[in-house]
Amino acid sequence: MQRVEPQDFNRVLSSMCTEPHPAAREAAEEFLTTNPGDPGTYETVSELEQEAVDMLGTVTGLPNPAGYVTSGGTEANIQAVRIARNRADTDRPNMVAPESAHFSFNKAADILNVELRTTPTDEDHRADPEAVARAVDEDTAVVVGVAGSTEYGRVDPIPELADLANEVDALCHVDAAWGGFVLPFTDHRWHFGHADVDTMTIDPHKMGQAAIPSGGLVTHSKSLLDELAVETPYLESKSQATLTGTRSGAGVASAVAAMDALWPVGYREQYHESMANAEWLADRLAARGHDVVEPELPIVAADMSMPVTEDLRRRGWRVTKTGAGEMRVVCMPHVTRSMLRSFVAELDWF
Ligand code: 0PR
Repeated sequence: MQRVEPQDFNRVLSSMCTEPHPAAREAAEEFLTTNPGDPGTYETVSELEQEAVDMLGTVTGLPNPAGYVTSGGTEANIQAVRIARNRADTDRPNMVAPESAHFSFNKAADILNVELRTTPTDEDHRADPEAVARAVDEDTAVVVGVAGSTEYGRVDPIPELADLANEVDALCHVDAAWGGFVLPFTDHRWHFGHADVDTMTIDPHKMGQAAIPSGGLVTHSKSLLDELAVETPYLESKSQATLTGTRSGAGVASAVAAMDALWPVGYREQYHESMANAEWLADRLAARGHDVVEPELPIVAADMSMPVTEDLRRRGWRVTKTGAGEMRVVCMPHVTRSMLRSFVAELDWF
Protein backbone atom coordinates (compact mmCIF):
# COMPACT_ATOMS: atom_id res chain seq x y z
CA MET A 1 0.00 0.00 0.00
CA GLN A 2 1.21 3.46 -0.79
CA ARG A 3 2.01 5.39 2.34
CA VAL A 4 -0.49 8.18 2.95
CA GLU A 5 -0.33 10.74 5.71
CA PRO A 6 -3.31 9.94 7.95
CA GLN A 7 -3.84 13.44 9.31
CA ASP A 8 -1.98 16.69 9.25
CA PHE A 9 -3.12 18.73 12.25
CA ASN A 10 -1.65 21.93 10.85
CA ARG A 11 -4.91 23.68 10.07
CA VAL A 12 -7.38 21.68 12.13
CA LEU A 13 -9.40 24.00 14.36
CA SER A 14 -12.53 21.88 14.50
CA SER A 15 -11.50 18.72 16.30
CA MET A 16 -11.95 17.74 19.90
CA CYS A 17 -9.24 15.15 19.40
CA THR A 18 -5.56 15.92 19.04
CA GLU A 19 -2.14 14.47 18.39
CA PRO A 20 -1.49 11.92 21.12
CA HIS A 21 1.35 12.48 23.56
CA PRO A 22 4.44 10.56 22.29
CA ALA A 23 4.27 8.13 25.22
CA ALA A 24 0.58 7.51 24.48
CA ARG A 25 1.32 6.84 20.83
CA GLU A 26 4.02 4.35 21.76
CA ALA A 27 1.83 2.57 24.30
CA ALA A 28 -1.03 2.34 21.81
CA GLU A 29 1.17 0.62 19.28
CA GLU A 30 2.57 -1.75 21.87
CA PHE A 31 -0.91 -2.87 22.99
CA LEU A 32 -2.57 -3.01 19.56
CA THR A 33 -3.06 -6.75 19.74
CA THR A 34 -4.52 -6.93 23.23
CA ASN A 35 -8.19 -7.24 24.11
CA PRO A 36 -9.29 -5.95 27.52
CA GLY A 37 -12.71 -7.46 26.75
CA ASP A 38 -11.20 -10.80 27.71
CA PRO A 39 -9.39 -10.11 30.99
CA GLY A 40 -8.82 -13.80 31.72
CA THR A 41 -6.62 -14.07 28.64
CA TYR A 42 -5.17 -10.56 28.43
CA GLU A 43 -4.21 -9.97 32.03
CA THR A 44 -1.69 -7.17 31.64
CA VAL A 45 -3.99 -4.84 29.76
CA SER A 46 -6.74 -5.67 32.19
CA GLU A 47 -4.56 -4.51 35.10
CA LEU A 48 -3.72 -1.40 33.13
CA GLU A 49 -7.41 -0.70 32.73
CA GLN A 50 -7.89 -0.63 36.49
CA GLU A 51 -4.96 1.77 36.66
CA ALA A 52 -6.63 3.97 34.04
CA VAL A 53 -9.89 4.02 36.00
CA ASP A 54 -8.06 4.82 39.25
CA MET A 55 -6.34 7.75 37.53
CA LEU A 56 -9.62 8.97 36.06
CA GLY A 57 -10.95 8.83 39.62
CA THR A 58 -8.10 11.05 40.76
CA VAL A 59 -8.83 13.57 38.01
CA THR A 60 -12.56 13.61 38.87
CA GLY A 61 -12.30 13.76 42.67
CA LEU A 62 -13.28 10.15 43.37
CA PRO A 63 -11.16 7.96 45.70
CA ASN A 64 -12.48 4.48 44.81
CA PRO A 65 -13.88 4.65 41.31
CA ALA A 66 -15.54 1.86 39.37
CA GLY A 67 -15.68 2.11 35.60
CA TYR A 68 -13.92 1.21 32.40
CA VAL A 69 -12.23 2.61 29.31
CA THR A 70 -14.90 3.02 26.63
CA SER A 71 -14.59 3.55 22.89
CA GLY A 72 -15.42 7.21 23.47
CA GLY A 73 -17.86 9.66 24.98
CA THR A 74 -20.80 8.25 23.06
CA GLU A 75 -20.43 4.81 24.60
CA ALA A 76 -19.85 6.23 28.08
CA ASN A 77 -22.98 8.39 27.83
CA ILE A 78 -25.11 5.52 26.53
CA GLN A 79 -23.88 3.28 29.34
CA ALA A 80 -24.53 5.92 31.99
CA VAL A 81 -28.12 6.25 30.81
CA ARG A 82 -28.39 2.45 30.78
CA ILE A 83 -27.24 2.25 34.41
CA ALA A 84 -29.85 4.82 35.38
CA ARG A 85 -32.62 3.15 33.42
CA ASN A 86 -31.89 -0.30 34.83
CA ARG A 87 -31.86 1.00 38.33
CA ALA A 88 -34.98 3.17 38.04
CA ASP A 89 -38.20 1.86 39.48
CA THR A 90 -40.51 2.80 36.62
CA ASP A 91 -41.89 1.45 33.33
CA ARG A 92 -41.69 4.84 31.65
CA PRO A 93 -38.23 6.20 32.42
CA ASN A 94 -37.16 9.63 31.22
CA MET A 95 -33.88 11.56 31.28
CA VAL A 96 -33.60 15.29 31.59
CA ALA A 97 -30.76 17.03 29.76
CA PRO A 98 -30.04 20.61 28.69
CA GLU A 99 -30.34 21.35 24.98
CA SER A 100 -26.55 21.79 24.97
CA ALA A 101 -26.05 18.07 25.68
CA HIS A 102 -24.21 16.08 23.03
CA PHE A 103 -26.25 14.16 20.44
CA SER A 104 -25.06 10.88 21.92
CA PHE A 105 -27.92 11.29 24.44
CA ASN A 106 -30.38 11.13 21.54
CA LYS A 107 -28.80 7.83 20.56
CA ALA A 108 -29.03 6.63 24.16
CA ALA A 109 -32.72 7.59 24.35
CA ASP A 110 -33.47 5.76 21.12
CA ILE A 111 -31.55 2.58 21.93
CA LEU A 112 -32.66 2.36 25.54
CA ASN A 113 -36.25 3.46 25.08
CA VAL A 114 -35.86 6.29 27.56
CA GLU A 115 -37.75 9.51 26.91
CA LEU A 116 -35.35 12.43 26.41
CA ARG A 117 -36.60 15.70 27.89
CA THR A 118 -34.40 18.59 26.80
CA THR A 119 -34.53 21.84 28.69
CA PRO A 120 -33.57 25.30 27.43
CA THR A 121 -30.22 26.79 28.42
CA ASP A 122 -29.83 30.26 29.88
CA GLU A 123 -28.53 33.28 27.96
CA ASP A 124 -24.98 32.07 28.57
CA HIS A 125 -25.60 28.57 27.17
CA ARG A 126 -25.71 26.81 30.55
CA ALA A 127 -28.36 24.44 31.87
CA ASP A 128 -31.07 26.38 33.69
CA PRO A 129 -31.87 24.63 37.00
CA GLU A 130 -35.39 26.09 37.04
CA ALA A 131 -36.17 24.58 33.66
CA VAL A 132 -34.69 21.27 34.80
CA ALA A 133 -36.79 21.40 37.99
CA ARG A 134 -39.93 21.78 35.87
CA ALA A 135 -38.96 18.79 33.68
CA VAL A 136 -38.13 16.16 36.32
CA ASP A 137 -40.76 13.91 37.87
CA GLU A 138 -40.97 10.54 39.63
CA ASP A 139 -40.17 8.74 36.34
CA THR A 140 -36.87 10.60 35.87
CA ALA A 141 -34.02 8.09 35.87
CA VAL A 142 -31.17 10.52 35.29
CA VAL A 143 -30.43 14.23 35.19
CA VAL A 144 -27.59 15.11 32.84
CA GLY A 145 -25.19 18.02 33.30
CA VAL A 146 -22.47 19.01 30.84
CA ALA A 147 -19.07 20.08 32.10
CA GLY A 148 -17.48 21.55 29.01
CA SER A 149 -20.16 21.69 26.32
CA THR A 150 -19.38 20.70 22.75
CA GLU A 151 -20.33 24.00 21.14
CA TYR A 152 -19.42 26.69 23.68
CA GLY A 153 -17.30 24.94 26.34
CA ARG A 154 -19.78 25.88 29.05
CA VAL A 155 -20.06 24.24 32.49
CA ASP A 156 -23.54 23.55 33.86
CA PRO A 157 -24.34 24.25 37.54
CA ILE A 158 -23.61 20.64 38.55
CA PRO A 159 -24.32 20.92 42.33
CA GLU A 160 -27.81 22.31 41.63
CA LEU A 161 -28.52 19.64 39.02
CA ALA A 162 -27.32 16.91 41.40
CA ASP A 163 -29.69 18.21 44.11
CA LEU A 164 -32.59 18.15 41.66
CA ALA A 165 -31.72 14.56 40.72
CA ASN A 166 -31.60 13.61 44.39
CA GLU A 167 -35.03 15.06 45.06
CA VAL A 168 -36.64 12.61 42.63
CA ASP A 169 -34.29 9.72 43.42
CA ALA A 170 -32.68 9.92 39.98
CA LEU A 171 -29.00 9.60 39.19
CA CYS A 172 -26.87 12.59 38.23
CA HIS A 173 -24.62 12.05 35.22
CA VAL A 174 -21.95 14.57 34.25
CA ASP A 175 -20.63 14.65 30.69
CA ALA A 176 -17.06 15.89 31.02
CA ALA A 177 -15.96 14.01 27.88
CA TRP A 178 -14.05 17.00 26.60
CA GLY A 179 -13.76 19.21 29.69
CA GLY A 180 -12.51 16.63 32.18
CA PHE A 181 -8.81 17.25 31.61
CA VAL A 182 -8.99 21.05 31.77
CA LEU A 183 -11.57 21.59 34.51
CA PRO A 184 -9.29 20.45 37.38
CA PHE A 185 -7.33 23.68 36.85
CA THR A 186 -10.35 25.98 37.09
CA ASP A 187 -12.67 27.06 39.90
CA HIS A 188 -15.68 25.26 38.48
CA ARG A 189 -17.66 22.88 40.66
CA TRP A 190 -18.14 19.91 38.39
CA HIS A 191 -16.89 16.62 39.85
CA PHE A 192 -17.63 13.88 42.40
CA GLY A 193 -15.93 15.85 45.15
CA HIS A 194 -18.06 18.95 44.52
CA ALA A 195 -21.53 17.46 44.26
CA ASP A 196 -23.57 14.31 44.55
CA VAL A 197 -22.57 13.02 41.12
CA ASP A 198 -23.17 9.34 40.32
CA THR A 199 -21.63 8.75 36.91
CA MET A 200 -19.28 10.68 34.68
CA THR A 201 -17.94 10.62 31.14
CA ILE A 202 -14.33 11.78 30.75
CA ASP A 203 -12.41 10.96 27.58
CA PRO A 204 -8.65 10.49 27.50
CA HIS A 205 -8.79 10.71 23.68
CA LYS A 206 -9.91 14.35 23.78
CA MET A 207 -8.09 16.80 26.08
CA GLY A 208 -6.39 13.81 27.77
CA GLN A 209 -4.07 13.47 24.75
CA ALA A 210 -4.41 9.68 24.48
CA ALA A 211 -4.86 7.77 21.24
CA ILE A 212 -8.33 6.99 19.86
CA PRO A 213 -10.28 4.91 21.05
CA SER A 214 -10.06 5.98 24.64
CA GLY A 215 -13.14 7.20 26.46
CA GLY A 216 -13.96 6.91 30.12
CA LEU A 217 -16.98 5.92 32.18
CA VAL A 218 -16.51 6.50 35.92
CA THR A 219 -18.99 5.70 38.70
CA HIS A 220 -18.75 6.01 42.46
CA SER A 221 -19.65 2.41 43.20
CA LYS A 222 -19.27 -1.05 41.82
CA SER A 223 -22.98 -1.61 42.35
CA LEU A 224 -23.78 1.04 39.74
CA LEU A 225 -21.43 -0.59 37.25
CA ASP A 226 -23.04 -3.95 38.04
CA GLU A 227 -26.29 -2.62 36.57
CA LEU A 228 -24.57 -3.20 33.22
CA ALA A 229 -23.25 -6.68 33.87
CA VAL A 230 -24.26 -9.56 31.67
CA GLU A 231 -23.10 -13.14 32.21
CA THR A 232 -20.31 -14.40 30.02
CA PRO A 233 -20.58 -18.21 30.17
CA TYR A 234 -17.61 -19.15 27.98
CA LEU A 235 -15.08 -16.53 29.13
CA GLU A 236 -12.91 -17.05 32.18
CA SER A 237 -14.39 -13.92 33.69
CA LYS A 238 -18.00 -14.36 34.79
CA SER A 239 -19.56 -11.11 33.63
CA GLN A 240 -19.01 -8.13 31.39
CA ALA A 241 -20.17 -4.56 31.93
CA THR A 242 -18.89 -3.03 28.68
CA LEU A 243 -21.05 -2.30 25.64
CA THR A 244 -18.59 -3.66 23.11
CA GLY A 245 -17.08 -7.12 23.46
CA THR A 246 -13.66 -7.20 21.86
CA ARG A 247 -12.05 -3.85 22.59
CA SER A 248 -8.80 -2.14 21.72
CA GLY A 249 -6.08 -2.44 24.33
CA ALA A 250 -4.40 0.46 22.53
CA GLY A 251 -6.87 2.92 23.99
CA VAL A 252 -6.42 1.57 27.50
CA ALA A 253 -2.61 1.55 27.42
CA SER A 254 -2.35 4.95 25.81
CA ALA A 255 -4.72 6.45 28.39
CA VAL A 256 -2.47 5.25 31.20
CA ALA A 257 0.66 6.43 29.39
CA ALA A 258 -0.81 9.89 28.70
CA MET A 259 -2.04 10.38 32.26
CA ASP A 260 1.26 9.09 33.67
CA ALA A 261 3.13 11.62 31.59
CA LEU A 262 0.81 14.60 32.02
CA TRP A 263 -1.17 14.44 35.27
CA PRO A 264 -1.19 16.99 36.75
CA VAL A 265 1.68 19.26 35.64
CA GLY A 266 1.49 18.71 31.88
CA TYR A 267 -2.28 19.05 31.77
CA ARG A 268 -2.14 22.22 33.86
CA GLU A 269 0.41 23.79 31.53
CA GLN A 270 -1.65 22.77 28.53
CA TYR A 271 -4.80 24.24 30.04
CA HIS A 272 -3.11 27.62 30.58
CA GLU A 273 -1.62 27.63 27.09
CA SER A 274 -4.87 26.62 25.38
CA MET A 275 -6.85 29.11 27.42
CA ALA A 276 -4.42 31.93 26.58
CA ASN A 277 -4.75 31.00 22.91
CA ALA A 278 -8.54 31.01 23.12
CA GLU A 279 -8.54 34.43 24.77
CA TRP A 280 -6.08 35.77 22.23
CA LEU A 281 -8.24 34.56 19.35
CA ALA A 282 -11.40 35.92 20.97
CA ASP A 283 -9.72 39.34 21.30
CA ARG A 284 -8.50 39.33 17.70
CA LEU A 285 -11.93 38.41 16.37
CA ALA A 286 -13.63 41.01 18.55
CA ALA A 287 -11.16 43.61 17.29
CA ARG A 288 -12.22 42.71 13.76
CA GLY A 289 -15.77 43.55 14.71
CA HIS A 290 -17.16 40.07 15.26
CA ASP A 291 -19.53 39.11 18.02
CA VAL A 292 -17.60 36.65 20.18
CA VAL A 293 -18.93 34.25 22.79
CA GLU A 294 -16.45 34.83 25.62
CA PRO A 295 -14.43 31.60 26.09
CA GLU A 296 -14.78 29.98 29.50
CA LEU A 297 -12.81 26.91 28.51
CA PRO A 298 -10.61 26.79 25.39
CA ILE A 299 -13.41 26.94 22.79
CA VAL A 300 -14.13 30.14 20.85
CA ALA A 301 -17.39 30.76 19.03
CA ALA A 302 -17.81 33.87 16.95
CA ASP A 303 -20.56 35.15 14.79
CA MET A 304 -18.71 35.20 11.51
CA SER A 305 -20.76 37.27 9.21
CA MET A 306 -18.27 36.97 6.39
CA PRO A 307 -15.94 33.99 5.86
CA VAL A 308 -18.05 30.91 5.92
CA THR A 309 -16.60 27.55 6.78
CA GLU A 310 -16.65 26.39 3.13
CA ASP A 311 -14.39 29.25 2.03
CA LEU A 312 -12.00 28.52 4.86
CA ARG A 313 -12.15 24.83 4.07
CA ARG A 314 -11.02 25.46 0.52
CA ARG A 315 -7.95 27.14 1.98
CA GLY A 316 -7.22 24.07 4.05
CA TRP A 317 -8.69 25.21 7.35
CA ARG A 318 -10.98 22.90 9.27
CA VAL A 319 -13.50 24.84 11.32
CA THR A 320 -17.06 23.96 12.22
CA LYS A 321 -20.21 25.89 12.95
CA THR A 322 -22.42 25.80 16.00
CA GLY A 323 -26.11 24.97 15.60
CA ALA A 324 -26.74 28.72 15.68
CA GLY A 325 -24.29 29.26 12.79
CA GLU A 326 -21.33 30.72 14.67
CA MET A 327 -17.83 29.75 13.68
CA ARG A 328 -16.31 27.50 16.34
CA VAL A 329 -12.63 26.95 17.08
CA VAL A 330 -11.49 24.35 19.61
CA CYS A 331 -8.09 25.25 21.05
CA MET A 332 -6.71 21.75 21.39
CA PRO A 333 -3.04 21.10 22.23
CA HIS A 334 -2.06 20.95 18.54
CA VAL A 335 -3.54 24.45 18.02
CA THR A 336 -0.60 26.79 18.56
CA ARG A 337 -0.43 30.57 18.71
CA SER A 338 1.39 30.72 15.37
CA MET A 339 -1.32 28.62 13.79
CA LEU A 340 -3.94 31.03 15.11
CA ARG A 341 -1.88 33.99 13.87
CA SER A 342 -1.91 32.63 10.33
CA PHE A 343 -5.60 31.87 10.64
CA VAL A 344 -6.43 35.43 11.66
CA ALA A 345 -4.13 36.79 8.94
CA GLU A 346 -5.97 34.73 6.35
CA LEU A 347 -9.32 36.10 7.45
CA ASP A 348 -8.18 39.33 5.82
CA TRP A 349 -8.55 37.61 2.45
CA PHE A 350 -12.30 37.52 2.79
N1 0PR B 1 -19.78 14.47 25.01
C1 0PR B 1 -19.29 15.65 24.61
C2 0PR B 1 -19.41 16.84 25.51
C3 0PR B 1 -18.66 15.74 23.37
O1 0PR B 1 -18.20 16.92 22.94
C4 0PR B 1 -18.56 14.59 22.55
C5 0PR B 1 -17.91 14.63 21.21
C6 0PR B 1 -19.09 13.38 23.03
C7 0PR B 1 -19.69 13.37 24.28
C8 0PR B 1 -19.01 12.11 22.25
O2 0PR B 1 -17.72 11.64 22.22
P1 0PR B 1 -17.19 10.63 21.12
O3 0PR B 1 -17.20 11.36 19.82
O4 0PR B 1 -15.84 10.27 21.61
O5 0PR B 1 -18.10 9.46 21.11
N2 0PR B 1 -17.88 15.87 20.58
C9 0PR B 1 -17.36 16.09 19.28
C10 0PR B 1 -18.50 16.49 18.37
O6 0PR B 1 -19.47 15.73 18.23
C11 0PR B 1 -16.70 14.90 18.67
C12 0PR B 1 -15.73 15.22 17.66
C13 0PR B 1 -14.44 14.84 17.83
C14 0PR B 1 -16.05 15.88 16.49
C15 0PR B 1 -13.50 15.08 16.88
C16 0PR B 1 -15.13 16.17 15.55
C17 0PR B 1 -13.85 15.76 15.76
O7 0PR B 1 -12.90 16.01 14.80
O8 0PR B 1 -18.44 17.58 17.85
